[in-house]
Amino acid sequence: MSLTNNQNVLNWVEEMVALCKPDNVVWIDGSEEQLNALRKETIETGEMIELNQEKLPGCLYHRTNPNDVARVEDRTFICTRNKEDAGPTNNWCDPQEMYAKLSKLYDGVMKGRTMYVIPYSMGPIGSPLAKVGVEVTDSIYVVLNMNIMTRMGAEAFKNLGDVSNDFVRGLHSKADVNPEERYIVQFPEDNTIWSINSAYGGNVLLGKKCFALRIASFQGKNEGWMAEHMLILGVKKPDGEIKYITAAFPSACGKTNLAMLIPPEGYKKDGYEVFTVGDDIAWMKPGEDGRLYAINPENGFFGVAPGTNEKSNPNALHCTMKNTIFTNVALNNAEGTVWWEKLDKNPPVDATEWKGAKVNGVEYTEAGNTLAHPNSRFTAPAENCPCLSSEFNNPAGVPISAIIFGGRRASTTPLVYQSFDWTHGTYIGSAVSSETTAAATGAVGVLRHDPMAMKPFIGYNVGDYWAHWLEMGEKLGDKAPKIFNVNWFKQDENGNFIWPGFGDNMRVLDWIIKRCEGTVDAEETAIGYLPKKEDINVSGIEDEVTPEIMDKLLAVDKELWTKEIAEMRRYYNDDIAAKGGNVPKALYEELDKIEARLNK
Ligand code: GTP
Ligand code: SPV
Ligand code: MN
Repeated sequence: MSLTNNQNVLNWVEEMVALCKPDNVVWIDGSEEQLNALRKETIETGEMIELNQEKLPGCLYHRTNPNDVARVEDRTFICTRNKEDAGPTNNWCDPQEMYAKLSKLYDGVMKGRTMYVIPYSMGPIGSPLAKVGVEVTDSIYVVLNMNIMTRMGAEAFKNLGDVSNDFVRGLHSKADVNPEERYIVQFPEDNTIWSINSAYGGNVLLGKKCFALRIASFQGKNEGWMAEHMLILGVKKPDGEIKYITAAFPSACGKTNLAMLIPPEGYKKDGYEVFTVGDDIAWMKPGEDGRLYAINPENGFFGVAPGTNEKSNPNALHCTMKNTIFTNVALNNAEGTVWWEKLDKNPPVDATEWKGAKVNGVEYTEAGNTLAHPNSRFTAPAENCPCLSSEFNNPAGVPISAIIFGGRRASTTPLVYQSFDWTHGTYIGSAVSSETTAAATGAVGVLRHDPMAMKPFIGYNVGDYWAHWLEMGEKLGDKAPKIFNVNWFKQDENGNFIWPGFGDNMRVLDWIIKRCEGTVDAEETAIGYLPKKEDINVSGIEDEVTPEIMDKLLAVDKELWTKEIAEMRRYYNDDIAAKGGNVPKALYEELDKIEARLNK
């Protein structure tokens, strides 16, 4: 039963079946009955482990091949007819060549397996901002994750209708999870994604990074909207008004945490509340009133498990208490539950570490090992979130007042500053750099440029992407959101973070909102508007954030910034312009202006 009469879909699925030659084809209608049968099957085959159903109802556990635990950026391609259209931040290959090469790998790859055909909507069904995708896969793990992360099932086809050809075609096969033949390939001009030889999240849940960022950023450029690696949150103020903010931080740099922030006691007492609209991706488009509106295209959270605890992010922890899939965390065998680093101070004695070895968790961690993989994840339904915004399903999205950029910077970058205007804000976004994390394969802790936190996700030429940002600013005019930069990760000489972070980040949001409202003054510096020291509310954390610490947090060190600017010029010239990226003149001018202000 094929769930749709749309001939474009039927023809494409037929083609994929002819290529992959599965024994069976199952169309995923999204019914609980069908999903339960799939859950039962994965438990029986051992692909997934059922957790203690009293403590964690509906929860499953999965472990991926140790060679397959993060996004593989070096094996990710943007295949456009012209190489220049992929630009200097992407791996490129000619589409025909890539189709030919991968077709050999896909040929007969599903013999002896079932192909699942997954219709899904990115964005609330019926939203003018939503888009339809179809993913075919040989992995039940993918089906069950897509069920949490997207609006999956027959309903998605209703949105597409019988004649439209506007859907993203995703082909995934885990094949034999061979890292040598692993490819994550986007063909933006064909609305097509081919992924093979992986079974890890961002490589295989094709609605997420592949569609909602790489393909969608390309679509947004052509259709006048933006697809960004941003959380969306709402802050309810004591007067009852809710201000919506988006924030772009690189992978594993705090989006989920900020999106689910619980304000400090003093703020709670005053009536502040934070609501989550999204924790990873925002699609944004100007609305009829000329303001920028955002939807979260996803329907769940694929969150970093380590570090999540009752203190750092109780809301996220709560999200994982039912109907959640855990990947590459550790098992607490006595309880039939899960554990990860910093969940609490008591690693289970009778543990199974993420690769599957039974260990004494106490001794194992004392010896310096980690029980969970640093990029282990939970896949949790958005509806589990205690602070989910009432606007989560609003087809029109929410109006955005502020956009925040940030990253992990041990030095140089202050706790918070505001851009002078949208163009300067676009410069600040282009200058985001961050110490790398375990979310992608490769070395951890190395400073790298990650413009708009989108380096691995811009589906076209980064120079054109920056130009698109500038165009959007022109279109929005004085209704454009204000742009800020934050850094929760400044360190002292001993490598300790000097800002408490997490819930206390509310204190920075407070300043940002007041700047949007024009109710607080600022210090004009070479790099932007900085808070006056007394305007960051430290009531309740005065012992931790002393005036001396605040000075350090808000410092703009001329020497470090001169270096920073020189590095940006080198980056624009050598890494972008010399490699086929057209850096907009307006961004070079911002660089000149900052330099001039620093030297004044
Ligand atoms: P992706 O899902 O990979 O896009 O990551 P993310 O940006 O959602 O990051 P997440 O919120 O999951 O945080 C990643 C890591 O950063 C976790 O280990 C957190 O504990 C840590 N972290 C988040 N917020 C803060 C903060 O304010 N201060 C400090 N020091 N660490 C933080
Ligand atoms: C990220 O790496 O930014 C993630 C996780 O959100 S993944 O889905 O793997 O991309
Ligand atoms: Mn992410």
